[in-house]
Amino acid sequence: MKIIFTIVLALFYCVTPLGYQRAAQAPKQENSRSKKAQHYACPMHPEVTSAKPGKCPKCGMRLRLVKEDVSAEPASKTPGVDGADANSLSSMRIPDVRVYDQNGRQLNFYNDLVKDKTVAINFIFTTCTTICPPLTATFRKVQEKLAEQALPVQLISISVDPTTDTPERLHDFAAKFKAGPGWTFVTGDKTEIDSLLAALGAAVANKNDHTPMILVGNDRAAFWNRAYGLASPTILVNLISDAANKK
Ligand SMILES: [Cu+2]
Repeated sequence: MKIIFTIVLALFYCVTPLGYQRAAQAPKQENSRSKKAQHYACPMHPEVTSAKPGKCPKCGMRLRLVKEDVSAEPASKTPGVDGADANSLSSMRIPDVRVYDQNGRQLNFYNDLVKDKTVAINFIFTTCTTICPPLTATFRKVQEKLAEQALPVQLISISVDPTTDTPERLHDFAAKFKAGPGWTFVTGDKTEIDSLLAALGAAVANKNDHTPMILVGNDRAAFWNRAYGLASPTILVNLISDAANKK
């Protein structure tokens, strides 16, 4: 019994420093007591935290409740977006992994879809019943507005569930949302897709935890930005045309 207690205690001390590291990113006025209190953080901008619910000033996304009591929850419960802040985006390297589009065509992700282009990337899975349908419907409206402005932008939807999402499934999903030419749905070998998601700061342990984040980039200008994928299509089109105009 004593041994078990010792192991539990040892585990606790192993986990605790992680929690303190996370808490260290929170505002400095929080003392050690309030680390166990709840705060709100932007899922896309982890550095944006607040004691009260509200919206992220950077992207307009609703702040999510974060519980800092790390002893109660395993560390793996924290979202996978940590560390992928705006600074890491400017130097972001997009891996040239082998992927497949909704027509079963084999592509090299960077060379075929991103290189020298302005792109908007979102993350979906076809069996999602929560944010993916509105996210995809928003992308469709963005595509229509971009066409009106004659802005050549490559839209990309990457499956976070590549094992289920075959090219055929993605094809049906694309048809359901009336995706036009220039919008590529991406799946592939799970290992390759996972490395791609990690590089884009979109890796999640559980596909249901994925955030409605959109990556907007202009490869030629090495400019990358994140946006809230459920923002109004007009806001998103403005962000995309800003990116397209970067030199
Ligand atoms: Cu979803």
